[in-house]
Amino acid sequence: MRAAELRALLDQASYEYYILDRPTLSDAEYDRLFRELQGIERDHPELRTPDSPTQRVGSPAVSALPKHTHLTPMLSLGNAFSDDEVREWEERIVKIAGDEVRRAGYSAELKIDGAAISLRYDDGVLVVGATRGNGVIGEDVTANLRTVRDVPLRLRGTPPARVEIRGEIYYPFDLFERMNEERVRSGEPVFANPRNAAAGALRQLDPSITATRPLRFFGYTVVPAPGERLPFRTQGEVLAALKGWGVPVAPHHRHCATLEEVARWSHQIEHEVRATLNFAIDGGVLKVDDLALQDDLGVVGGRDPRWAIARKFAPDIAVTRLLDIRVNVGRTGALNPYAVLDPVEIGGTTVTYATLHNEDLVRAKDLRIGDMVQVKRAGEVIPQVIGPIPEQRTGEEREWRMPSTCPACGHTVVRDDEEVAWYCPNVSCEGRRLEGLVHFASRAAMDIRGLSDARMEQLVAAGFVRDVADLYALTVEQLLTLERFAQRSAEQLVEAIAASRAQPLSRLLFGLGIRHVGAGAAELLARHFGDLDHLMRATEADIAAVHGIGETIAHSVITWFAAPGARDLIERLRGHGLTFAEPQAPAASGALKGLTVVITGTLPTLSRQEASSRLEAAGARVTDSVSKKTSFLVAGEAAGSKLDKARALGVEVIDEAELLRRLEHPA
Ligand code: 3BA
Repeated sequence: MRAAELRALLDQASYEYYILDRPTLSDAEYDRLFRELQGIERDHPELRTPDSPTQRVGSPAVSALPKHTHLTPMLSLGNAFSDDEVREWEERIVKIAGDEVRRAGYSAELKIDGAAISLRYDDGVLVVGATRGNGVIGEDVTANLRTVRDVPLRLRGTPPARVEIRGEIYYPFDLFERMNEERVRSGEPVFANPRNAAAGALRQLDPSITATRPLRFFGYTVVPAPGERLPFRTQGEVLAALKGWGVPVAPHHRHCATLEEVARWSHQIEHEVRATLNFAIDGGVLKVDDLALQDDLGVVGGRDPRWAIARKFAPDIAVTRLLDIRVNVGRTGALNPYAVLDPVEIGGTTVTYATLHNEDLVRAKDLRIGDMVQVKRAGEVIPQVIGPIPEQRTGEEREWRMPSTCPACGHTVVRDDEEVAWYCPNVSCEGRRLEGLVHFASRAAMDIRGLSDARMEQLVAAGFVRDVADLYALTVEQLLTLERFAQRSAEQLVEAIAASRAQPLSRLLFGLGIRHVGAGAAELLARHFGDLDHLMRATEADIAAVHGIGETIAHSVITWFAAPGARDLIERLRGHGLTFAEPQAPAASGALKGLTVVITGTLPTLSRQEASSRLEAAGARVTDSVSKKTSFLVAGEAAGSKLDKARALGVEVIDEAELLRRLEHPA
């Protein structure tokens, strides 16, 4: 039966994508199969099943969330804020259950900072999903949870007939930041943190809104139906079973035989792993590994199990005074305000500066110089000012405005209304150096892992790096003279830099920070010219003639290569062995030739850059503002004024799925 076959194919594809992190189907192929299944189910409603991937979207909005009683109460966790407090916990439970506790060891897991939920599966099929609520009764958010793409609608393998799987819904950092940037641009209030955004999305009354939020899930517990038993002996086996059923399990969990191992694990997670994660954690969870011992230990006061404890990290939010707002110059001349703070310790490091992104964000948050503010440091992200504490104002606070001259070179600044930003128009402004280097190393450009902004700043401050070519001359010995570098991290960084030499020309071109040359334009140029020497020999007219590249970009490219020092920099990069070539991709299909397209909001799976470059590769022109000439608008989550304008002008509006279809099968 085709419907069953399609469901199996789509299920397998999601599993490979979300759980194994090893995509096998392209988005377009997925979408084609998905639509075929939708078609069959529309014509034959009797073939519809609750675990069909089509059932992830399309449930109607409700006026209130129904209540849901959990099979057994969802407990909570006691806290330990230090290794000593963990030791005291062990002493308490050894008194109750004896030395066996020490022999069983502990399951150590990340403590995801999300929203706890429970998923009920009957015969392997998701039937109810609910928030934790007060632990006994939560809210039924099944329709919303179905939209979370890594929540299995059907468990794989042979799970027990009736179980509740519990875990945490979270909002990945990168997508959270993107959403907030979009919200700033469209004048909507920003979310304070990914947990609030996740909890908010989860409790939406309209599942189609939840569907636009890229929520994710990690499971950590299996609860049997009352009176039934699970075939597991340890928490380690529970996690393994979850993985086998296709439930995502958070990385970095391990069995610790002793508290020394627990302490080493927690410190490594807090000081090394945490910064590499794309989701928020607020500690670790330690569980007595042996499930029979867990039963012996039981629960205190109906809430906290004795057998588990949260090992909390130093909080990553602090309150301090906003002493000043200053401005630095971005890689393309954009002026970015940042906060100067009364130094405050957050998660073990002292924070003095925090980013404020742009003038509009300062307005949106109503930040005033002198305010007491909440500051957070989360993962790799540079410290952020969450917002002011207005109740603590004295009346002495001052409003802030963007200065009229560039703080680095004194040139008069100009406003670019399209991008909600102020610019220093001086191309040789010194202030751009650090930002330019950071951009070069960034993920979308040369993708040099481990070269965070803070590290780049260190390299620049030490005088080791003045331009991008200097990066390739760095040595382990040099790095070892700097704070926060150990032999291993220094070697890893030098290796990561060396590995980036193999990046294709498109990334190098994008990384050079040529004004108006975004990732999409860089790809078009790289594909057209094939290698850097051909591009450098091209005339402005040659470049402008490339499909998808206009005169603005052509002029900017010519100006960049003609600038003093540019050719010299290129020759030094060549000397370090960088690849100046672009692997030849299959010829552009030209499927959307001649169309003008605008993208707005956050798309569910494609980044803006990916969407733009795929559109451009298909021959479309991607522009920033909607007009009568716009062929269609691709709208994602948090689409704002552009969507309104498109509707007002009668411009067609499509979503990402439709975009993928058109890229595959042009109308
Ligand atoms: N493990 C949160 N509770 C957790 C099963 C117990 C538990 C947590 C956990 C009670 C995390 C309290 C809310 C709850 C399911 C009750 C974790 C995490 N284990 N890894 C010991 O990652 N945040 N939270 N959730 N039942």
